[in-house]
Amino acid sequence: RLPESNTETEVPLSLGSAGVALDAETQVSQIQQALVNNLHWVQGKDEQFANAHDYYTALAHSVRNQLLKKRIRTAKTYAEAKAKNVYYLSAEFLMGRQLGNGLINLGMYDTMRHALADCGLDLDELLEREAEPGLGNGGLGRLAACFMDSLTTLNLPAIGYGIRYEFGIFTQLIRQGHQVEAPDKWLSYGNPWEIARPDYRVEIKFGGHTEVYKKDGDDDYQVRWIQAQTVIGIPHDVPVPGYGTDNVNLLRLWKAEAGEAFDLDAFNAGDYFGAVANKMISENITKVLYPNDETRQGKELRLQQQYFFVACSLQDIIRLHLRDHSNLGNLAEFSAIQLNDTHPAIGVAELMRLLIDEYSFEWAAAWQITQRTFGYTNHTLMPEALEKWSVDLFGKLLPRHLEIIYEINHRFLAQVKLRYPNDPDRLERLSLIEEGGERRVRMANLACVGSHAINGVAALHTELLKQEVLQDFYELWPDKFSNKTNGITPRRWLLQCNPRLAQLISETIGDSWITNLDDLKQLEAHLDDEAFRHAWQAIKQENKWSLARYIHDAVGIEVNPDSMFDVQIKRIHEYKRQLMNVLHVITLYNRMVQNPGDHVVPRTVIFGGKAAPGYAMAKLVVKLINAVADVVNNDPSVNGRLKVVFLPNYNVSQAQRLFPASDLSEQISTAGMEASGTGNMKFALNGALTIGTLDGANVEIREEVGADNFFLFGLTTEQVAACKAVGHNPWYYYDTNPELKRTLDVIASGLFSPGEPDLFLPILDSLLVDDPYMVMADFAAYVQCQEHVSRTYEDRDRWVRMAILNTARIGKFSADRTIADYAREIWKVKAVPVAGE
Ligand code: Z15
Repeated sequence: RLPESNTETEVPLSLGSAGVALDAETQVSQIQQALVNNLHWVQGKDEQFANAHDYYTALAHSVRNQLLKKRIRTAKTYAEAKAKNVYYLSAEFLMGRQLGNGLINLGMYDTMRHALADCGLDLDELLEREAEPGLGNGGLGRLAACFMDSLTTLNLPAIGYGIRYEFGIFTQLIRQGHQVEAPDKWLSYGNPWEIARPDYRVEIKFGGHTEVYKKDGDDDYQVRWIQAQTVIGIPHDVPVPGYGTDNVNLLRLWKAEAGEAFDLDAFNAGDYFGAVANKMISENITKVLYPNDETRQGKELRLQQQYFFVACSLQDIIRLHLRDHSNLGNLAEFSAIQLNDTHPAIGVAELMRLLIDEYSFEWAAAWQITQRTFGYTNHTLMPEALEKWSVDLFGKLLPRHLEIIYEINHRFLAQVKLRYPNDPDRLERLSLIEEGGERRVRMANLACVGSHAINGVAALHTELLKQEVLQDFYELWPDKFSNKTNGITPRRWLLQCNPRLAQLISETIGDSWITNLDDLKQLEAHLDDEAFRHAWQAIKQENKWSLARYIHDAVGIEVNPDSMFDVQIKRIHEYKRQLMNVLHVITLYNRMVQNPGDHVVPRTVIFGGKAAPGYAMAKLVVKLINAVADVVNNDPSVNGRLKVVFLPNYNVSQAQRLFPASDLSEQISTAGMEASGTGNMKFALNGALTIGTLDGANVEIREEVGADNFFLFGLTTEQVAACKAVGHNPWYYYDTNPELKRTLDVIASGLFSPGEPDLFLPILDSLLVDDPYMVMADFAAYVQCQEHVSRTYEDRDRWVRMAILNTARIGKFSADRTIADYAREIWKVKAVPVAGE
């Protein structure tokens, strides 16, 4: 059914936005020709032996070729324009699968589906063959991926710099209800999306000592760093397409390899095995992603990872700058470097080191360049996530950087002293070094001092940063601070993941929403159109059927697609309060057991999320969810009116199935603890209603969709603080709320832990001893709000109207808007569109 291969390795496909559109038949035959060529010349197989993976790889190479063709033109265009570039430094990029996204962004999706169907291949099945590149933990990494999509779609010259982890976020297995971690071998079938660039390799130093020396013919002293170890960084480039544009940007991920010079010495000394062992130590640096979201671990290897990818990236940025400009004096005019959290904050000291030690700049000039180049985005208010590195460890690994940090601190504190002459406490708080106990380098302080712009990721979060976590910096430099509310890409999170809804929307209001999400507002004009509402509801229903099939295949649970799909998908963390959700489930269960005849609105409560492997309480919550599911799903008196599902291994691919099929979005973090949230936006975009607290971007989502279309409950940030100030007493709620008491008592009774009565004691202790996340305080309001949700769901027409309004009014949360704001207000970069062919 496929044509004969020909000796041209690729036939040009004139598809997508550029070029003269070929007639459909020619397009189909060209796609088929390209596919068979790639099957033969990339995979080395013919139809007789090719399996689905071979076809996937052949297809991936077809798309890759289109992207590279565009990339070549993009590189030329950018070089000629000599425009300012964005360099987005992030330890995580949670990109999700690339093939489907590439096809969509190239405008080839439908043609490809037809061309493949024409020769008996199912595109959806091939898309499932792609390994998920899970190079991130959660929100922060996924935000970086959405940003890359928007940067390219907006034609902004940008490179995302990160780490090519050999093992991404672990695979989560559930065994007897417990989370078990397995390594993520995402590269084992090869990665068609990356191109290694050994010609752009860089050398990175670690350890050793510094010394002062005099340069020839110069009276001034210089410092040099004599390293103990050298590691090589090899860039691996992944092309990043935009929607409806010929621009293609790069994600440049660094892989660590052993340094050759070092090898030679060791090999010459006759220690062959020792030398090989040392190669392994170097290569460890990019071996595995640390699976902690929002908790620092203080491990040496993690600091090595951070310095490694930042140092590689800065050398690369300097190489690119010097290719087009005579010196580094104007670096800040042509480069904006954004620090995604403090993970790359060591870049401040590294750029200073490069400018002073390697390029002979004076301190003041170097400092000005550095400050003007960097911007810093903070993503959390949680003290346990703020990175601090022991001075000992730092000095051992990066002796020159510690000296530079001391010098930055010395000059900075002198400046502070002038401004606040008699305020030693303030000095202590602002210092880059935490004193008392083990001395530690405060990375957030380094990032603040070294950047010209500091931003939070939602309005509330930015206000809290200014009032609390970064208050002293705000008082010092109020103009550095701004808010950039997070956003998501509507390409992956509607067009790609929910094709039925995307099509209905485009049929109704046209397709301009894909790059101008505010246009979704036009849907409001169709609210009273009954046929439209019916079509809307029918699509949600189809999506729920298809998720029900997936759930059945994955965990063997039969769910009722007519029930309300109540979904909480995110990393498992106490502050996100999955526990409060389970307590609600147990409460609903108790009611069914006690009053079997009562009318209930059927629900399917779906959970997904990974617990950090070392986070015992989060893992216990996973076990509790699974244990409750076992009891509830198998109790005949429940009669299918309540089902609980824990979907193992929540990741981007799974998220793409879940958001389109959700009715209710659980955004129930303790107020003041979730910096923004971005899943909340994906739900609303796909027409789910939110039950949520006034936290993170929930506040702004509610403002946009309207208070009537949002289920609000719970204490505000101020109320939480006030409650804690007078002394929060969880027992009070236990004693005065009989349903809550019963729910905790049922857990204590061992109903959910047969043979292990004490299993969940740590959870009960946490709730009743100090309840740091105010689950007890918010529980009654949550349950009451859930009752309101159920009543509303019964009036299905009302629900559908609310859902449509959520989608129609969510335009603000496009990452295109977020990126346009960064570009205009922080980076000062302009679009450089690649001209059509
Ligand atoms: C992470 O995923 C986030 C913050 C962090 O400090 C770390 Cl280490 C990881 C998340 C926030 O929890 C979430 O609220 C926010 O939406 C996301 O970053 C992107 O800004």
